Amino acid sequence: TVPATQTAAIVAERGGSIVVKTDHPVKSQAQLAPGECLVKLHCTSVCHTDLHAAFGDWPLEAETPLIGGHEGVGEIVAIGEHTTESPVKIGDRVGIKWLADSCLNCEQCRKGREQNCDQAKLSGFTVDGTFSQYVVSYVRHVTPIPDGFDSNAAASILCAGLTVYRALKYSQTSPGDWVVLPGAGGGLGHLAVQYAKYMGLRVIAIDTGAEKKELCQGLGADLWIDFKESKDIVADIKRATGGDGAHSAVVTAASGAGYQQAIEYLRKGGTLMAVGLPGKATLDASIFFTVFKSISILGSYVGNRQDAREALDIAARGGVKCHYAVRKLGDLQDIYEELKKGTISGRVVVDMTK
Ligand code: 8ID
Ligand code: ZN
Repeated sequence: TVPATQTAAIVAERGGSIVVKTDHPVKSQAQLAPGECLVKLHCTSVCHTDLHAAFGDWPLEAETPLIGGHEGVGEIVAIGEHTTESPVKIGDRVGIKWLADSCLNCEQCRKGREQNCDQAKLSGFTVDGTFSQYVVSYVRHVTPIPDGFDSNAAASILCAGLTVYRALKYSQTSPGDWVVLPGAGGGLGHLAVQYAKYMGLRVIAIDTGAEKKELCQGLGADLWIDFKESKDIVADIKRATGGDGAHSAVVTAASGAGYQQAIEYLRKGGTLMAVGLPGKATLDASIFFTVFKSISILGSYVGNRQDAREALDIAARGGVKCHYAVRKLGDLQDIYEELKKGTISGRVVVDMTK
């Protein structure tokens, strides 16, 4: 049976701190609209986006008060009455991603860019997210979790994994090509190293510190560059790639600095794939060399329902493994501070069953 109240971490106002409440209401089955489902969460991981949202870093404003979180895994315990054509049923284990819902009927949705739908609902940004014991989501957009795939291991695939999987898929690279990954030791980045290796790419991991170095090298990065120690990142990359530069850069750094020099270290015909979301930074790229070198500059924003299934499928078969520490909801504020400082390697998963 579903309780009337639950524990939830609430952002009361933009830029404010998180308040963990133990008596937050849970919607009853009768309160669910058609198409909505209630998911009892097993766990949820923490994405850098959650703190951009909580601290108000972006030019878009998050709803407040709101529950953050968009990498949740749990079990469907109720489905709204009069729901037609539900691809999931009560008892199914599903994932909640950033894109909670989209209309599936506009030009963007029809073209497979569901994340660009004008009606998109965003978990932990425009609708309550997963830092709670129960979350209301949408039957047509929740992602089935493959049988036998551990919930904690699956959680970060719902945003970090899916996002870098899609970004690499559209990075215009082929097996054997060199990809540079600034931010490689973070949540998105360490999964990008693995999806890239899975796709047959050669990886240049850029981040900082001994722990992230060990993580990236352990995951098979072909070259490690510490951005705080390197005297010349462009020269390091050119040397490693036989003088030509890399075929692509998939930037998951949460800072504008992570984007600098990409046009310089990409080879002719190379692709800069923007993923990391510093709120105010601009891309400082030479127009002349972007044209002269035939560089493509692309943005990649999470992914659609199919990207989510593909990213999960690869992870469930052991192709990539999230490296995470398990912590509790009461630590969320501390986790945000640590992410801001850059001291977390890989991901943090919050266990919602305790
Ligand atoms: O759909 C999208 N495009 C999407 C989806 C999910 C997340 C975008 N994001 C965004 C987040 O909002 C955030 O801005 O991607 C960024 C990274 O998210 P994350 O992986 O969850 O953050 P993290 O774990 O803190 O990792 C960031 C890493 O970047 C490194 C840090 O050391 C950290 O390991 N980094 C920084 I900050 N500056 C760097 C630099 N100049 C750098 N690495 C290399 N060079
Ligand atoms: Zn995210």
